[in-house]
Amino acid sequence: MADGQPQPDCLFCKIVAGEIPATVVRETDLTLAFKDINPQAPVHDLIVPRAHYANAAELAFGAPELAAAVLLEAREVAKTEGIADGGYRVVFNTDAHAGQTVFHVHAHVLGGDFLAHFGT
Ligand code: DGP
Repeated sequence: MADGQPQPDCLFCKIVAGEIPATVVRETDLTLAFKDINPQAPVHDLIVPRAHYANAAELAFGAPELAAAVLLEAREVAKTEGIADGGYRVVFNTDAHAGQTVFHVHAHVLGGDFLAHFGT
């Protein structure tokens, strides 16, 4: 069962560790928020827990308080990006059929325009 330990081949564990660069938007003791490398909206950030959980289901089951911290951080990221008032989207792609490609849970925070025409 997942226990939050860093995984040696995980891209987002490496970003959390500072081994791969990212444009950081906000950080807390528990989470890191950074710009998505392939933005699908005018604002497109990712929020990851520093601890490694593969997807939203594993996070919610293994560390529910950390899942809440990620959700709370979505509001703070939206405020930092200036999109909290207009509205924004929070997405957790969960496993392969949803299009998850990086198996370290991450919340996509998208906004800055009307989003009906964006795909993520
Ligand atoms: P998902 O499909 O939900 O697993 O989203 C993974 C996202 O991660 C995707 O939108 C692109 C982003 N991404 C992939 N590699 C990197 C990277 O090296 N740096 C950053 N900042 N984002 C990345």
